Amino acid sequence: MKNNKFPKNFLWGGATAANQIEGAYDVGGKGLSISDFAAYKDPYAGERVNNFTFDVTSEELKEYKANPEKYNFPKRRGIDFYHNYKEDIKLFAEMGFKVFRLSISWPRIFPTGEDSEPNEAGLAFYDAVFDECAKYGIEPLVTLSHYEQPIHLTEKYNGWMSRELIPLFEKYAEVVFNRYKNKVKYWITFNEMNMNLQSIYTGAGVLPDTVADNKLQAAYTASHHQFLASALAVKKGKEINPDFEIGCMINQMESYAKTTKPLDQLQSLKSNQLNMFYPDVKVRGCYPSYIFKHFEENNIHIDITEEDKKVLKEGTVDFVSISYYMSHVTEYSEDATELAGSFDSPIKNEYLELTQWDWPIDPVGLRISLEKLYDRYQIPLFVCENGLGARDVLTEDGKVHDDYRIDYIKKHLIEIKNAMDAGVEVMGYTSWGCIDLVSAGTSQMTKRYGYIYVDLDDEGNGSGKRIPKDSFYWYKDVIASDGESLTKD
Ligand code: BGP
Repeated sequence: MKNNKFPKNFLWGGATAANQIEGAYDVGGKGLSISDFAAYKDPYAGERVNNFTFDVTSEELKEYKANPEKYNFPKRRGIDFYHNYKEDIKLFAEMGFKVFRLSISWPRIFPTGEDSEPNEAGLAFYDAVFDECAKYGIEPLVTLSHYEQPIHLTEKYNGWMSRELIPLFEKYAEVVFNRYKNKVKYWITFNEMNMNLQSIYTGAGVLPDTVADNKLQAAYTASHHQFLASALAVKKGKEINPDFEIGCMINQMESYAKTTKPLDQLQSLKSNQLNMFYPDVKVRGCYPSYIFKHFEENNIHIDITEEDKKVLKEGTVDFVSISYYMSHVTEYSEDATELAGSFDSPIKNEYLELTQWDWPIDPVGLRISLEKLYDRYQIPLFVCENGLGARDVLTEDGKVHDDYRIDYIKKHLIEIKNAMDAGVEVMGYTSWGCIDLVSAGTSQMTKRYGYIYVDLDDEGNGSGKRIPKDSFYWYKDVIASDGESLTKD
């Protein structure tokens, strides 16, 4: 039988983001973030339930600010990790976590993003969280920016459309690197930068209606500014603590060609290139040649100065981390849709089943992704998000029998191991939403990913009680056996 024993130093754990768990949106001096304006919109209103309802227009923002009481803002509540972090981290420790991925909320540290001094209460909160992790020997893996930059920067600069954000982010990074230099070793600068191509508000705090005439131009402009901010942060981080390991992160989706027709194959190559554009820049420290053709074809002009080129070269990353949920199918046409980072695959893959949110389930696609990324970069990889969003049912005796989640995670872990057996270096695995949290895309609480059930609904009703699901005990066994229990049955 195949041996599924992972290396002893494999970083097993779970992943979250501040805007989806913390709550306490106006406590301890925190400023408002872009996510605090992600009002709940009925995700079932369209034809499909995977509608990304996060985008906020200028009009909506004005309305939400004027009449907040009329709307439901689930990300303001999260799961109240802010007040429950001790209990939550204790449960992670009980599962045997070696690593816990979380993000720092930028406006908890700099409420407007432009404050001259950081907010001490915000810094103290993360000190307490990291100390709690340390108590159990859990390494934090910290994302600096996960869809939660200060809303003030959107209102004043239209988010990352402006270069002004670069020094502001650099300052924020410097403050947290200095503060936590002895508590945190693993860092990610930006979550899923390729999300800018899909939801520019989510990824870059840009109001989409203001850039409607050339969305791609806007997405790549904002991305360029984030590349620079990220590279400057990496450089600064390494000066502050040379032992830091700082990575980049993309939403990885392998694009398969629909047929063996060479033009379909070419289309799949192009789609995959556009996705890998992000790690290409961050790992190699320069723009890849193929992107300039893409810019030309789409009338995109990016101002890349000589100084920018130097900055990118000096701030390359140590590892590539990915979120992985699904694969795509693509086919050639004159105006083939841009698939990079997209959650919406227009062509069905007849070999794959869908989740309740219509996301194709493809564990082998994860192996393919890992092998390709490693071939391309030859630096360590980290699977920092993967998981199944499902409608869980709490039984009368207070249990959640989520065998479907166990099946999903198990198959993905086995494919990670297969990739590792083929020589790929994978540092760790943090499954997404290790504790139920608010969905990024739909702001639902009822799209659950966790090993731990949280008794809250989309409107925020419920006790907030934490209840380990069946998958909790299963994952605990997986970690305790270094993966060997994956082949138990
Ligand atoms: C990733 C994000 C996470 C997350 C996950 C699942 O793109 O980095 O923040 O939530 O996707 O998506 P959703 O919450 O929409 O189901």
